[in-house]
Amino acid sequence: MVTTETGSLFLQPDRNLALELVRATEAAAIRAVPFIGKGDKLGADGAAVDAMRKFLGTVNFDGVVVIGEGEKDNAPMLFNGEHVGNGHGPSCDIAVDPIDGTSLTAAGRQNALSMIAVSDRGAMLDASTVFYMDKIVTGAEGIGVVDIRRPIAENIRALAKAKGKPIGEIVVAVLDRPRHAEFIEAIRATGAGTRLMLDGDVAGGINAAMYGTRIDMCAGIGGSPEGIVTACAIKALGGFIQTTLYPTKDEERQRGLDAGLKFDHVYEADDLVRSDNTFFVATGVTDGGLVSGVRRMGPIIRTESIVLRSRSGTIRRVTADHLAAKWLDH
Ligand code: VTB
Repeated sequence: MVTTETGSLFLQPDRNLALELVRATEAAAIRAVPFIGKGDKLGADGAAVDAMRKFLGTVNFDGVVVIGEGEKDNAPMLFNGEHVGNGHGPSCDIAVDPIDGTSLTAAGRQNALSMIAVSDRGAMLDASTVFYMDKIVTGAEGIGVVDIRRPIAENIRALAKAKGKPIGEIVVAVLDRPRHAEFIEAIRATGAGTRLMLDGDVAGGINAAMYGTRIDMCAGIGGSPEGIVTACAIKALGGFIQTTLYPTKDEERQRGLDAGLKFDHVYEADDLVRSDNTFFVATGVTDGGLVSGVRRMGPIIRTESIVLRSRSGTIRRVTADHLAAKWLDH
């Protein structure tokens, strides 16, 4: 290992990996564009998956897909256990979501993202046997203050106090699902507001943990893969996340138990990703609060991405202009 006075240059995963990964989310987002608003969810996902797989193949790392989106929705996917990357370089776990928000993309709605999270090999919790998690995500102010075991009203009050904000100004992002009807009522009963999301609770979680956004908390039941991906991002943002597994069927619970998962356990950030070396990259497919979607500007295709790296605690915004002509034939 090569080191400098400031420490190791080639820690695993390597810092340059983040910028390599962003090429893959950019590619997936660009390839999804012809499907935006065309009503073809699987077509959009398939195009994004293919592009992501192809670009990841050129990246200098030895990645294993620990958690891939798609199983719950029977979507095309990068399979769990699939090796990605060129097989050289750092050994990593990778969680992929070539499009988080395939329905949003197909409908032509906002907030669809292409995303990848990476950590050291063996660090990510394999929660693939259980499709849903109950989650609560906030910024650093929630650490030691918010607890998923407590009623949402208490958590909102505690967070408002920690943030020095009136409760009436607290905004909680929640997936707009029938299962959340009572939960949403309980949030509003405190005086806080909701930001109802059609999909995309990863972006909701990131917005909750980032400074300078309108969202203070993201809470409720969403996908397990999205929980792991969110945890990778939260580690870089210095925020707070807790989750509990939420099986919907007895068989699912049994499969989870067989896989060593615990149902009476609160999974904290360090349980979800057992490493402080995580990367999270996301590129906008359609416009959203985090990043803008892919835009065609004459001969140029413009993409916007964010790149988070936990070891350095950096949030980078990457805008890239791609010559459209280069994208016609590969
Ligand atoms: C959420 C959402 C995702 O899955 O995690 C959701 O953020 C949870 O499942 O974009 P349901 O849709 O069944 O509620 C997604 O919608 C992706 O499938």
